[in-house]
Amino acid sequence: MNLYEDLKWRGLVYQETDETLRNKLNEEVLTFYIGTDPTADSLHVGHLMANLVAKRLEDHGHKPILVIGGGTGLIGDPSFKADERKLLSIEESLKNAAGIEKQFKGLLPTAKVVNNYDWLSSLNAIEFLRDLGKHFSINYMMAKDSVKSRIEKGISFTEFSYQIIQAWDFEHLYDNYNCTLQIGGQDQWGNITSGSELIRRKHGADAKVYGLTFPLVTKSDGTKFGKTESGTLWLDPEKTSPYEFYQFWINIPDAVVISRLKQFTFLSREEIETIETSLIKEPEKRLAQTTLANEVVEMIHGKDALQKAINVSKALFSGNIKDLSIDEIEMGFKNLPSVSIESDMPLLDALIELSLVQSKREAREMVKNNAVSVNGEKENNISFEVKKANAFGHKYTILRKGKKKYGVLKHQ
Ligand code: 383
Repeated sequence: MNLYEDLKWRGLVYQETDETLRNKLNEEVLTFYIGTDPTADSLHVGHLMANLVAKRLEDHGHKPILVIGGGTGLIGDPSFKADERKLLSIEESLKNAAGIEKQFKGLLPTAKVVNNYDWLSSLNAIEFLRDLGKHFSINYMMAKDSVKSRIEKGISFTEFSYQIIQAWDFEHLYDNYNCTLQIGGQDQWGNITSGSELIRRKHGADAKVYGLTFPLVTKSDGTKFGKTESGTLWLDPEKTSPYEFYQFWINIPDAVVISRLKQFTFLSREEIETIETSLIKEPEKRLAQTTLANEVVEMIHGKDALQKAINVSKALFSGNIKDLSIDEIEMGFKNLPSVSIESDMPLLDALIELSLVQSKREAREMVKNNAVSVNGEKENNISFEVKKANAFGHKYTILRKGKKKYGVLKHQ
């Protein structure tokens, strides 16, 4: 399979400006770019897929430029956004840019990383209107989905103009680095084609540049992929722990797990087809999900964090948490109900504090009936006292009611 066929097989081709791109991708060395606006201080799984497409092109020999939209982020891309965005402050934009730059370097260590604030911030109003604005007709700009879909609700001149700014980036990178391809998710099609249009108008038909988009990943129920009950799935381990990240991948439904293996891993077609056979013949083994979770968690957080995430998952499932390290406890119990306590307290009261039971009577019943464990050990003594001295690292006591309900006491 050549590069284009591989991208196609993985479900990573949505739109292309021109079919001649296929041969170029397979046979030539192109400098290409993808941009990300620093709207948060971390990338999330949507960005991950995009940057993995960049990595696939790089692995084939193409030269990536990653643009951090320090300038465009201050304007706000209206693409696929139902409402006007809140303007980012320069301070936020800079702080966020630093966070995502670090993540880019982790994912594509040899890529060139540039920030468009460096050239956009010196563009003046006269140049903007004369040198750029003249190449765009209002009709052309209004026909973009990003604008059309907002006409009813309203769109500011700021967001309306975003496409010109992103177009200028493409031209800037074409002029300075001979960048001839821009890639992005399907939401970026309008901005990408504005760029190739600007380059064609300013440099003539010989200036051949290309655009390629991949489909946005959606869930079958229409909700956004990469959103869990606790919110967006971030790549920053401080925002989404490796354990939560692991849980997300291990719980991908059978119906889509093969697509996710194609999009998010570098396993070969043969390897993925073998996994697919296993999914059909022996789905209970969950080979597809475990492979996916192992591959993606290791890629983002490394081998150690993956091992910890596996340990925590196993321990929480079996209830056998005695041997977890303090790091693992912190990773696994971060999002569980917790209360801080100042002194040792009776187990029955602790169960109430954590809302694991409704009343003292219920607490007593549960303990007597062997339904409660403290730090992984069954406890049926109703006079049992929860003590800081016996806590994990003198910090945490973990209570479990029944099979699945956990709560954490944090000793002060
Ligand atoms: C800025 C300046 C450029 C080229 C692109 C940009 C950013 C672009 C954008 N991209 C999204 C983002 O920043 O808003 N206007 O969150 C996302 N991308 C990639 C991919 C995706 C898009 O970063 O589809 C998902 O991740 O294109 O939504 O000169």
